Amino acid sequence: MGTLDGKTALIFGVSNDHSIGWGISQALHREGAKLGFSYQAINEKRARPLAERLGATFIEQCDVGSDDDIAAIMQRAGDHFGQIDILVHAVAFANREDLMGRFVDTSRAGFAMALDVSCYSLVALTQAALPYLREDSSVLTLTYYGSEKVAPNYNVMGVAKAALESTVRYLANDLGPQGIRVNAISAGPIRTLSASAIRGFRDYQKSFAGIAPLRRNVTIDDVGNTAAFLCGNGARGITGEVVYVDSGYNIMGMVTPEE
Ligand code: 0WE
Repeated sequence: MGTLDGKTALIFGVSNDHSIGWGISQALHREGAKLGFSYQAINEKRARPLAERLGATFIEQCDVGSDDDIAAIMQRAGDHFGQIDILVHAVAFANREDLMGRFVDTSRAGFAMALDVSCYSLVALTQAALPYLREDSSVLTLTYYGSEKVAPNYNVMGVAKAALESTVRYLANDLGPQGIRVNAISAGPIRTLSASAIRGFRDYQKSFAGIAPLRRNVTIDDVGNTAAFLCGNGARGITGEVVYVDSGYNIMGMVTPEE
């Protein structure tokens, strides 16, 4: 049977069938996990049918910027499932104007928005889920290489992802003694709903695939399969880690000139 049989997963961040959260959901479902979904109000029409496709019985709206929403959904998820074994955070947002031009022009409000929604939300969700997370449970989030090295226009999101990766380590240290693991997947660029809002994303993916050792872009299934591994007992010894699902892009220091 599946490697996640008997486990329950609560997933934040499925907007549509291009979402990385959706790739993760499918892999967790395939491995036997029981799924619950939380979607942003605006995505209800697309998210709900997807959740139902995987037999989810818990599908609720939550604004991760609201402590009240988070408290309410965790209470309800806890009542529904009894326990949560897997918490997936596939959420990020920065104002569009902060993902173009110069980082130095970022406003205080734009900075706070990006860090709040893209980083603090992991703390808030983990904090609220804690009463329901048992030993051998796992928290997973998504990051991007723009946290470590400058990616043109990624700007305030790069700073938010740097904070998120650090957050993963601090949460891992806090929760490790309780047998709760906290990890991140650093995915290569994938054409999701948010990525499609970025001009030049196609060229971005093309240059990525030209440089990466595997010479291809990654898919939401690639990320989903690694997510299923990290959330399963096969990864019992891994916590506080950033695992790259990026065709090897991050190991490169110089580009091989094309023949
Ligand atoms: O983390 C991301 C996406 C983050 C994101 C994207 C948007 C676009 C629309 C967060 N907030 C918004 N807000 C919007 O209004 N990625 C790794 C994908 C991504 O985003 C980029 C990239 C890549 C790659 C933005 C600029 C440059 C490269």
